[in-house]
Amino acid sequence: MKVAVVGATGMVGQVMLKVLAERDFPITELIPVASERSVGKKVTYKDKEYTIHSMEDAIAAKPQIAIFSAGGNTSKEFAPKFAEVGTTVIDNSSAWRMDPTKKLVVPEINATSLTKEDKIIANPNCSTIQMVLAMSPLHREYGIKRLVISTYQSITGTGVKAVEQLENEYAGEKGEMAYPYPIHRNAIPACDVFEENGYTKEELKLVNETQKILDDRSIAVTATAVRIPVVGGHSESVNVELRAPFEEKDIRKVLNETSGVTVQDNPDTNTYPMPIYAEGKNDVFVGRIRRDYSQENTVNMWIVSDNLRKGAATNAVQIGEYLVANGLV
Ligand code: A2P
Ligand code: 11C
Repeated sequence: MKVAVVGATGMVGQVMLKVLAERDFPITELIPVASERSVGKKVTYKDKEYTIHSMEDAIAAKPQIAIFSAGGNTSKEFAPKFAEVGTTVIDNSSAWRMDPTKKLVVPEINATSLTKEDKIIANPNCSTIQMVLAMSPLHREYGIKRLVISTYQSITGTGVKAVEQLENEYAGEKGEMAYPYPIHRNAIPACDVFEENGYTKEELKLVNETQKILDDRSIAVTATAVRIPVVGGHSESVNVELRAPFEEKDIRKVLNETSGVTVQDNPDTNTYPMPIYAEGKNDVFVGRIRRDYSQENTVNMWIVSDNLRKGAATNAVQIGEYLVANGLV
């Protein structure tokens, strides 16, 4: 496979190269792409250096697959140009996710819907992916009526600038700000920009993308997304109201049997998921599973995953693996 990685120098792009190498994706020619200012620089893949190409050169090379992590505007402009030359684009941005003509894919849930005709495939938002991976089997078994989500999101979701802001603040140095406030020793209840209805875009992604991936508009979802000074992964407190009665042990069993989910849940041994332990892993970790006694058929849980991996790079590479395994590229 000739594979272009667009945004190869970025926070997600760098993890993308690592995940492609780890999973031994069948690459015969790698074409790393970044902005004009990076053309000619090098990135490393499997201990070898590769020169960064321009977007135009990458399109002219007609790769079979292009994995995009270079922001929404770049995807909007260039994904169709790759598609025109026959490339299948797997796009990490929010540009195409809610387009009714594009599929929004978490491979364990809905990859079987993909066909050769899908030339632009959307990768969901990080906080959505980790949540729906745990919700999908519960929806299948019991039906989900309503989700109340509070997120505790890693600064790596914002990009390199945010990591630099935290490092500068930690060292007591001045520098460029990714957020309008300090993030060191703080919690900022605003991820991405505000919409007119008072919710942030990140919160609305959790609503809209969840309904699209689980293919059920009747699921009620409400969310508060918060940025905290953490790297390693996003954490989410999720209150799940089911349509049918459940036993706690059965919820654990269903989650334990779900591919890509690891249950870490034992109050006796202080076992629960945490972002510093999720970092660098591809799984979604679920713990603190307990009945919500304030409401019928409702369960609380805590979901943690490396937002740069299953929330971005790993999910995109898994889509690529599905395409290759099923002869769709
Ligand atoms: P560059 O390093 O040249 O700026 P992050 O989200 O971590 O900030 O990374 C964004 C990624 O998207 C980087 O690899 C960046 O490249 C790349 N990028 C930004 N704008 C463009 C563009 N117009 N064309 C191609 N790549 C872009
Ligand atoms: C965050 N979820 O942590 C974002 C990062 O829509 O793909 C990814 C933004 C997106 O802020």
